Amino acid sequence: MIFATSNINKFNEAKEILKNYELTHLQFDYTEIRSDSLEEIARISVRAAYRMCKEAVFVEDTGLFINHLSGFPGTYSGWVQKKIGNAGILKLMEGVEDRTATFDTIIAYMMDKEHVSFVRGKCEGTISLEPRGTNGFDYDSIFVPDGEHQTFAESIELKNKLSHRYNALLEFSKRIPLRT
Ligand code: ITT
Repeated sequence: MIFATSNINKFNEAKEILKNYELTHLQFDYTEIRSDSLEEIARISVRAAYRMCKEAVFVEDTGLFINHLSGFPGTYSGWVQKKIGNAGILKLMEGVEDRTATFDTIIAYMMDKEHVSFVRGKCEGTISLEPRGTNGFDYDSIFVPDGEHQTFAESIELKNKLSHRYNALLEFSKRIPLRT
């Protein structure tokens, strides 16, 4: 099965989570559409990926949705990370009590050239008061999953056991028995 993504961090995590499966990386440098729907973005992306590789393929679209900011950065998480980074997010969250946030992931996959299917994975948590940890990538150093004290960036083992990506990939591997 091919995982088409421009983000090597995402691929490496998927490899780690689906340890026993054969996963191939397609370097997919593709300009995503802009939309408020992760599903819509993933649907268009996976069609483009299938056209490129012409075999079973999946893409994954993720966003960080911060409740106090009405879901910002959401589907614009990549762009916002580049523009204002975690420092900018923490500034927007200065003095804010409700720090709850959700990482939401949609996997879109195509096993043939017609049909697109989806699975979803979520992880609820809070935005930390300051960045902590050096593992992981992008928002990981400011996201603390519910029930834990460490950010994802402080414990990648923790992240890979309960993250949005883990939840989505687990569901995916139940639906599609990937070749070992
Ligand atoms: P592809 O679409 O090519 O797969 P991308 O980096 O654009 O790569 P997404 O659109 O899914 O990936 O994600 C948007 C951004 O959300 C991403 O660039 C990161 O800044 C952030 N992000 C996604 N997953 C994350 C994670 O597990 N931890 C921290 N930040 C994450």
